[in-house]
Amino acid sequence: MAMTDLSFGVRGNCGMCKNAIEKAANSVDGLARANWNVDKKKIDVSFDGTKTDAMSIHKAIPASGYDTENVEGNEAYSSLPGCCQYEHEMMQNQSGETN
Ligand SMILES: [Cu+2]
Repeated sequence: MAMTDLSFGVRGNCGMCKNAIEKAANSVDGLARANWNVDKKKIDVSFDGTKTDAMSIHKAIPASGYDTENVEGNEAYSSLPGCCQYEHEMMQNQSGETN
């Protein structure tokens, strides 16, 4: 069985983020391996290309509250622990507006 390897950016801050991001990726059918690096803000995944594709993984991760480099903006983010929302709060402060 041929595995496809892929690496892409996912926003997150801490070990709790790492667990949630990897769990979300692993929930995709056909996913063989997921490893998110907190320093690089990148996830490495291996998956069975006959069962899933890159876009399905990009969509599965934001469903848990974490944005990827291709998919962002989701309801789940606001229910994450405060430590995990740091980067979004910074963006709001820079704009000087509240939602
Ligand atoms: Cu976190």
